[in-house]
Amino acid sequence: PPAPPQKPKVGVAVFILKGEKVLLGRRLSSVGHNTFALPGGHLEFGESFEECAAREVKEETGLEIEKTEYLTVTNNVFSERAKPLHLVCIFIRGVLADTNQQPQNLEPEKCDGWDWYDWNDLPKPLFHPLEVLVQSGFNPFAAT
Ligand code: 8DG
Ligand code: MG
Ligand code: MG
Repeated sequence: PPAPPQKPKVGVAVFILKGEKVLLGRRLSSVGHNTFALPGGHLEFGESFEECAAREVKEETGLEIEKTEYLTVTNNVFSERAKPLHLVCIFIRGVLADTNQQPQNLEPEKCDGWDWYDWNDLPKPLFHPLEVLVQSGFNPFAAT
């Protein structure tokens, strides 16, 4: 039988702001393998963007976040892949509920580990959708 038509998916990626730093981890998943990305994942049926952000951050890092806010959205078509992918990514920001809490690498098959990086000295290479956003001049600290 023919393959079912592909559909866009909704991703939610989270800037956790701590001083001048954001939390990033090197991806081990096939999409964006070895690139630095924000914690995040796919929107589940019935979820708000903010709920998805808090859930994915908790699942992937153990961190509790608060003051979650919508920042922006990007449209990402990965057409050069064997299995093309179309992701609409919602970017959210939040802060730690407890500033002393440390991230844990709770999905070690998907991420090499989490660390805080200075916004003015981000690691390379960034995950492509994040790289495009940063190159556009977007600043999660300044956005309102
Ligand atoms: P799930 O099964 O837990 O729901 O998903 P996941 O395995 O955690 O998904 P993910 O790939 O981490 O995130 C979902 C999509 O969000 C990802 O394939 C593409 C999009 N996305 C971006 N930028 C970023 C980013 O900086 N970090 C993350 N995690 N996802 C991002 O466009
Ligand atoms: Mg996830
Ligand atoms: Mg994820």
